[in-house]
Amino acid sequence: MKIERIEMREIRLPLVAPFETSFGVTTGRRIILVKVFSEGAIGWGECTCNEGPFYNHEATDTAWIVLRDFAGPDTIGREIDRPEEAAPLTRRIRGNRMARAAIETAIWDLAARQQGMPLWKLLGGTLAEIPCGVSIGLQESDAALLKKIELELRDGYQRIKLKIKPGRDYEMVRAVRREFPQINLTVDANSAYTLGEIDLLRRLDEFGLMLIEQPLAYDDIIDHAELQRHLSTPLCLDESILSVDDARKALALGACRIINIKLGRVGGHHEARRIENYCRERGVPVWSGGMLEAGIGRAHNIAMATQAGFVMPGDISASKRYWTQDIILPEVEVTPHGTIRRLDEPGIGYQINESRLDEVTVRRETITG
Ligand code: OSB
Ligand code: MG
Repeated sequence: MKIERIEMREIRLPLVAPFETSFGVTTGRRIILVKVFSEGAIGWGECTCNEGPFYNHEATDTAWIVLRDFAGPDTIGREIDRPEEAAPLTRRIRGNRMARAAIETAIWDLAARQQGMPLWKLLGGTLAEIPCGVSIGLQESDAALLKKIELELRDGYQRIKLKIKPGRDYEMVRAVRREFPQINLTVDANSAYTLGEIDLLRRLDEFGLMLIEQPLAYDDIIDHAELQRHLSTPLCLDESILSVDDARKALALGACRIINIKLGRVGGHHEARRIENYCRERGVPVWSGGMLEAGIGRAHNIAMATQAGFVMPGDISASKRYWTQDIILPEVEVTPHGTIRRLDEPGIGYQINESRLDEVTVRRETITG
């Protein structure tokens, strides 16, 4: 297959509720979508970066330029036989994995559609239903947080993840544990702590958390290894793991016992699968992270999470938790027992809601090489 053309568009989607993490508040998303064209077939991808360079170094406007001026031109006109060959097309670009993954994942969708096969199957997925959790942003008060958790549990979600930051940690988690002694509970600091706060982080051990996600610096594995030696709760790395090599080094050092795989952060389906394989062979649990994706990114996450190594509930939840109306049909729904069922249509399996998509599109550009 040879990619002849790539259409880019930016959509703006307001979130149904603000999402607050240790690095800031998001009220609405500015998302880049790409559509790749080859021999009459198409594929869709979503760039998962945030609006500002606060989770990692990428941001909507920088990703637009990387896609338009570098990743797009490096992809167009090149002949590949298999979707595994898509990621290497943009290999000379350093970093910027979320921008590159938008094209890489679109090529996987295209390849699956060309073969009339669901993407989950092309990736080697096996799970018919994937277990789901929710990521709950920082709330105005503990009372508001407890109320929110109760509603999510009522919807069936199998695991609750709380965002934490200094000053909103020990006592907040204690309040949640007191109210919900049995639930699967995790916390995510998005790099808000340092080793200087090791005593506070150790006290979180008393809450029986499934894991603590990325407490220390976004690019660190050394200090995390030191911290893990002092904690009984497993550490899970998110921001620090960009590749299977990073996963290998982090595990070798003992920097974590669990890995959060995000398609964009690692550069797409091929690298995500390599990490899943590496971890599965070693009995290390992985789960799918989320980046407040719209339907296309969410559909790619669902396909990814059907692979057997994704044994822990992911941050993949129903469309209605994020949007008044998603850009795909059907919208993503969660079963009463907190799972999402994979679809058997070709490619990502969901249809694009074209009228909704056009309604939220604010700019477009076509790359022809
Ligand atoms: O660290 O997992 C994270 C959202 C934006 C940036 C980083 C993260 C998150 C989430 C949201 O936790 C997960 C979701 O999509 O619901
Ligand atoms: Mg995280």
